[in-house]
Amino acid sequence: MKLSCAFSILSIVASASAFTPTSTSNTRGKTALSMSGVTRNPNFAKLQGGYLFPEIGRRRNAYLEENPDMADRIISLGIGDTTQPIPEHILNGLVSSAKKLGTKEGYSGYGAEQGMGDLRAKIADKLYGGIIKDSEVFISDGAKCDIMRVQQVFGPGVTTAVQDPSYPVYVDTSVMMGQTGEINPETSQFDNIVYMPCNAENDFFPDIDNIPRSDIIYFCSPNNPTGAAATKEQLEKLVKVCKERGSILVFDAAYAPFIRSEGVPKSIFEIDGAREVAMECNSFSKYAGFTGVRLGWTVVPDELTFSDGTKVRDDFNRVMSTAFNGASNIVQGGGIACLDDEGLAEIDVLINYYLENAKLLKEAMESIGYSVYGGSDAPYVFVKLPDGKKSWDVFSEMLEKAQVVTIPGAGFGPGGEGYLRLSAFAPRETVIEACERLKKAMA
Ligand code: PL4
Repeated sequence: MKLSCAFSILSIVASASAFTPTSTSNTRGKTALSMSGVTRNPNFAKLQGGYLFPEIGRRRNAYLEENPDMADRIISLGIGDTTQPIPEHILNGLVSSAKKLGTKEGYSGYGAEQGMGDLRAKIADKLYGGIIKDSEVFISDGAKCDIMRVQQVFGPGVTTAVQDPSYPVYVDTSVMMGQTGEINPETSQFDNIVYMPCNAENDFFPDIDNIPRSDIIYFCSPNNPTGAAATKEQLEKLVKVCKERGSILVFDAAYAPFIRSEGVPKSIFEIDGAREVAMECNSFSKYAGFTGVRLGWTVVPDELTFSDGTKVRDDFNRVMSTAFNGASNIVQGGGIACLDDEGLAEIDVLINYYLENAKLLKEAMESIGYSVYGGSDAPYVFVKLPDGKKSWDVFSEMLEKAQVVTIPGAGFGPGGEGYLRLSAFAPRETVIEACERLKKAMA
């Protein structure tokens, strides 16, 4: 009752067109609520509900509030968060760079906003085999944050295309920047965003020739959520179309280390001509269990320009210099250790562990007759649900029947409806248990 009263006061005040400083008083006569005279950024009102991943957490917690005895049974195959400890050599890199800060000789304060020279050089050498330059690598606190910074470079005036389904950050940040119109309630699509359907029927690669032009194209491979890794031919096609149309490709390669299939590119820069059309966001999150440590990078080649000839690199550098103060020096020490031979070997072991989990999940779902995608060059298994089944309904069903948290495909865009995403980042024993429970609950 008290709550609905507060809401009605809020809505009356919020609807007043002119600003009148407003407050309400509680029973002791103290001010309980006041509002500023600042108009809300209207782009935020366009966003539908909360951001996907906290919403998954909210529903899980709501279930546990009603079923507290189930707390120990919950298994998360939901958010793609790493669970295995950071391996020894990489951990030592973090520890020793932290220890350096305690010495006169080793202490360092603010670093270069673009990152440590050694780390930039090592990324260019070890991960790109020299096909990009050190100066084109910008070190950051992660790929997600870089995607927003990329949006700041492009500003509100661009048109954008995304794979549908896709990692929700591309669409949500486009909306926040004011690049879109309202959402269409019938299609669940925002006006002024081009949705490129990616589903089992088109092998999870868009029919790019028949998709309208957009200024910017976000493309993620290996893909979240579908698990599809684009072939060289597919990426060649994408680069060619971007070149013909004068579009900029923002390539998200956050899952590149999961690629095991021969000939599948780990970077867009393996494709001829990509330097003129593409930039690439990447991350140590999934390489080395750095989801909490926070370290990523973005590559912006010198050849990538705007229509007036300005280098995109220069504007990205301006955003990094002005709005970012460099990644933590401790963490960058960990990144350097990741790229030592010992670190790279440790990363391989970690990735193989998660890929084995993905294989188990895939086999379990296939054994009960589902069509399953992804999971071999990616940590995500994308399960096709029977016709007519809604993915949020199946998410709730799996939580209630099996206490397994998944992610509904529809959370990644309307094109994800009818699919369920399973993450392979859980510990092995819980993956095995989840397979058994899902086999019973979904059969
Ligand atoms: C939950 C395609 C996960 N709170 O860790 P970062 O910032 O370097 O990389 C984030 C990222 C970038 N690009 C892609 C991704 O899939 C992710 C991480 N996605 C998921 O379950 O889909 C974690 C999501 C996290 C978030 O909002 O990113």
